[in-house]
Amino acid sequence: MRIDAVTIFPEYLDPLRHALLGKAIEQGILAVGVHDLRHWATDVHKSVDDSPYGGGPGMVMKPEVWGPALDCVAAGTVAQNSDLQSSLPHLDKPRHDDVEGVEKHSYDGGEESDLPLLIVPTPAGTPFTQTDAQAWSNEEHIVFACGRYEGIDQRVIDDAAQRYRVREVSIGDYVLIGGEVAVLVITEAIVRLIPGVLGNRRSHEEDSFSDGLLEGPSYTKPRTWRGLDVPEVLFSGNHALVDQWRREQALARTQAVRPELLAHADLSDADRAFLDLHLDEHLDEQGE
Ligand code: 6GU
Repeated sequence: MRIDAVTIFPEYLDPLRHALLGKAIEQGILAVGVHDLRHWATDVHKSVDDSPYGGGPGMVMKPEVWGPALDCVAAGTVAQNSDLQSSLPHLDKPRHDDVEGVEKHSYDGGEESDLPLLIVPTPAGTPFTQTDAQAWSNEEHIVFACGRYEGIDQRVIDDAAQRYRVREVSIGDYVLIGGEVAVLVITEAIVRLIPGVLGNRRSHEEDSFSDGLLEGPSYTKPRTWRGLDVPEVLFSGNHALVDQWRREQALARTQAVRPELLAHADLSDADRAFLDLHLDEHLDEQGE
């Protein structure tokens, strides 16, 4: 996979070189280019924004700068080499999430296309989800356009939509200063799903959201810590019992924290019976 990002703050995207993403770059699974939008500015001041038509606060990013920038990056014809190098040699270091003999597999749902996928992070976009991350983990080439200030002139997005596949996405219901942090978030969610990056297949099939539920709690040694005990069932050696307990913890946490997720979760009759019982107990505790 190749990922390019266009931004006025290239150093803000430096974390893409580290840890798991740096490892993917070293392994040749991932190439990342970060490009300074000002490279495509045409005036002496290298300006990339201007005041909004119709008045109002803030500045809007200029179409004559963004248009050529996206054309160039999407076509892979950038003059200067702006590919990131991994920050650290990782290849000789085994990681906790490397598991021998785990088969590589990719997710369904990628839209087969030669056109790059252009992702425009914006609080006005559709919510970014794990389903998007899975679909986009099959892409050949993703280009991110990071807007700042009051956004990018809408014609840049409308024009790009005629040539690329464009997605305007939000990472949550709050406002950030610009799209850079959203690029870090979305890239990490996508790249960890590329076969061979995380190594351990089970570790993402049990992720929160993969089955529509939040993950329950995890424990390691010591068995007692600051007077708190690890739940007894985890020492039973009974895998079926442990699996059932984990499922119930996931159901209970989802019901308590994100009950709206249950409507779309894949639930068995046993799950539903547990939730009914758990809800009753919950209400009893509240004296209702
Ligand atoms: Cl993707 N961008 C910005 N600027 N703010 C956001 C966002 C994205 N998602 C939530 N808030």
